[in-house]
Amino acid sequence: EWPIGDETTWKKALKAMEFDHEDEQEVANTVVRHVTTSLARQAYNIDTVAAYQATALSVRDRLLERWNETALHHTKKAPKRIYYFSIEWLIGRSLDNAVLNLGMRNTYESSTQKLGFNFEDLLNEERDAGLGNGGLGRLAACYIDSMATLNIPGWGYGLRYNYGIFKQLISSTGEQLEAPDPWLDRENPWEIGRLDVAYPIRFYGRVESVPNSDKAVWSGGMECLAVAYDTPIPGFNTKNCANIRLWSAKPVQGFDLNSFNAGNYEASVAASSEVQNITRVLYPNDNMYAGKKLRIMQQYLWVSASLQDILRRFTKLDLPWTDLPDYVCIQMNDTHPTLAIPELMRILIDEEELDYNTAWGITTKVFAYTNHTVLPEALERWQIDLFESLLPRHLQIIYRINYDFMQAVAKRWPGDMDRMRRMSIIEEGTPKYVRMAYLAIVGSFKVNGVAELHSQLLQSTIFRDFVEFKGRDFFTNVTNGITPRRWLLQCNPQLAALITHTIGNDHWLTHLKTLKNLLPMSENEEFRKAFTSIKLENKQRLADLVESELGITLDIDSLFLTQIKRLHEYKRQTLNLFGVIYRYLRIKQASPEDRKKFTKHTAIFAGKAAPGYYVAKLVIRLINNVARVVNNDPDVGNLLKVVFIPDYSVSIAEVLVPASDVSVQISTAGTEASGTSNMKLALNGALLLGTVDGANVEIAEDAGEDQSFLFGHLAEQVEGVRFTNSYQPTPLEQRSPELAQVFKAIESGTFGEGNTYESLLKTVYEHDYYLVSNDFGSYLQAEKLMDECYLNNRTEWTKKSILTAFNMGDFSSDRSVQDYADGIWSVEPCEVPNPDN
Ligand code: NBG
Repeated sequence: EWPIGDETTWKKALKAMEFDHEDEQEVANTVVRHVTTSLARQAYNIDTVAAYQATALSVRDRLLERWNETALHHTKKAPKRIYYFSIEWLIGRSLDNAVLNLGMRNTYESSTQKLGFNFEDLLNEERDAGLGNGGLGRLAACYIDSMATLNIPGWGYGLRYNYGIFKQLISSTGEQLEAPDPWLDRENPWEIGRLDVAYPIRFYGRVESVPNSDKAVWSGGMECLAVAYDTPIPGFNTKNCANIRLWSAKPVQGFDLNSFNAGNYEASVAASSEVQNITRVLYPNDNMYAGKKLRIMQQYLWVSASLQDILRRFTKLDLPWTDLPDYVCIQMNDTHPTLAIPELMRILIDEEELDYNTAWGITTKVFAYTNHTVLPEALERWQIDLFESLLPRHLQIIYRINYDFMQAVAKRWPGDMDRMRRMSIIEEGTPKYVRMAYLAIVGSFKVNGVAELHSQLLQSTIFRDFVEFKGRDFFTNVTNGITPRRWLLQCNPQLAALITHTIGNDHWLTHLKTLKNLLPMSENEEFRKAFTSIKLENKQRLADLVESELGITLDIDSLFLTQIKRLHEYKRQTLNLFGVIYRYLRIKQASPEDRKKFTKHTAIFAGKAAPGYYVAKLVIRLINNVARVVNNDPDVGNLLKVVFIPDYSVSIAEVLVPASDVSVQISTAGTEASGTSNMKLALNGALLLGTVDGANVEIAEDAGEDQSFLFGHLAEQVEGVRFTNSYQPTPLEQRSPELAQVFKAIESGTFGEGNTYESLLKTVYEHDYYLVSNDFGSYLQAEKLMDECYLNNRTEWTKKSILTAFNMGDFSSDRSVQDYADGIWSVEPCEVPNPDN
């Protein structure tokens, strides 16, 4: 029982602290000050929500000091800057991360405790900033943390959605329901609205060319404003503070005065809300392009405002435009910001009056493009007529870019019309499309994939023609990474403390490769004991959450197998689930004596399905219904539990990741560009059960072959198997007798009305595009090896877990960002001087 809101506690605490630590006193004072001034409440009369807010505001004060110092220092030094353009920023919560990066976690904890609050409770009051769908958005958040930490002068640019990723509810029938996420309904203490930083944005309108010049005049249409909101991102153990600048759409002052004057007040206000719709909501698709008009409006507003902001900063230096690439580098996180290429051209030609070729020379030295997928359904292509009506001038510029590009192709390969058709930025046909990935390649100086295998596949498949045209060096790889501050220090404080204690300092948090020095500890019994008990505590914490939220009791001695990611056919949650069902059937068939030979499993799933993705939603429904049956079957007991944790988010990941024994990463080979939950789980000691795909390859290589359980067809085999599945199909019984049993159980109604899942099962019965049936046998075998190790040799298991964790040094986002800085951006650190050092 905490004496929350108790007047005497507050007064006593404040008085007592006069004799205590100076920082602690200072923190308490600022918290109290914010309660009375910012929140306008009596200091002792507040609940945990208000206490969280006041605490956050006190942290924000400190961040803003650093933010200002960084801005000042960078203005003075005028270094080359890197701008990371990402349409998604999946930040999660900020309070814990901020106090950790500031090195003030303990001070804040003890100070707020003296005020009568449990710091954990305050942390739990924060809503996630869920401005992203999955890996791509979370990657951006990890990278900005690393840029700040490495003192790289970098800013992120994105959109301030009023509604982030939807809240996932599970109905009584086990189905996903979506509710809005009004994350800004409570004041957001982490943002600074900059109503004075606003830029005009135009849509529609007409274009008139200017005779004897490359210039054109774009006018009319609809104008609105993009207003800036900043989120400061503190580096770890440095005074540098990065910034994420998010844009919000706003009607221009006196919007549609004509309607006002005509007395049509309502119509005019309605039109202004149409503008506000632009940044209303995050598109909830992961790895899936939808082609919606509002989305292209989001993209344009975002890149136009960001470029205007960047160019304004550059013009203050009073340098010629040709120097721009020495001061500005823009990293495009996927093709979403590709409109920035024609937009920079438009600004340089139409507004700054440069000639076309000079503008092109500058533009192509500024941009670099990261590809995050080879899946065809995720590649952006905009319909020409939609594009033309919204952005007529940009389409002209793209036609010109493509014309010059096609000339160059024709010169290299005269008469090769097929090649020209394949490589054209404009896809011919009815309708015609703009291929954004090709525009991104043609307008960039470097293109990279996000894991070794993915970067190889890019070059041998979807971008093959471009490799021939641009040369091998134009394409490169930067394997993804995760920030060890959030994904170890913050989410697994006990393990972090054990590491720091064993090494004697916390240098490893910024030099993750040095964890290698701890590898010999896997042979140290004392250390293994400590490591194991931390894992058990983390499992217990998760078990408590599952018990209280879902009423399912977990056995923490069982193997916790975790698959946490968006629901997608290519990620194959189905393979995992069918494996669970197969295990259930085997347990049911086994004699009581034989049941003792099973390794106890807890299968943990979490993730959202795109609201319009029918098959993915069916998978969620089946998981929940399997869970209902299995968890309540007395024959099964603790041998098998199935849990679907609703509303997966960054903060839920922070509980799941340190509590997992096995990381389930089982995408069809060649489909998952990298994956990043695989890195988070491995860093926290989970063994990899995975396919030879994405970053799994590099993780298994670094962890050591013995530590991982790999299975399944290889990327180069997939196409052949697919062909056979489609054109020389064999019955499921032949492809996998085990899976056929599983399907029979589903169809016969074991998990509720059998025909509910017909269309899901059909995807496997028929083409089985993702090779679920073809990989099922080898999946079961890999599980078997894993089970034997856990059941028979727990010491061996712990050793593998330790070796996995301490071999993950290469997967720090610090390494990734350093790779970008050296290999692509050519930017140097610019550290804010710290008088304390
Ligand atoms: C995703 C990939 C993941 C990868 C993240 C971050 C898209 C388009 N791609 O495998 O599916 O880890 O990007 O690179 O969201």
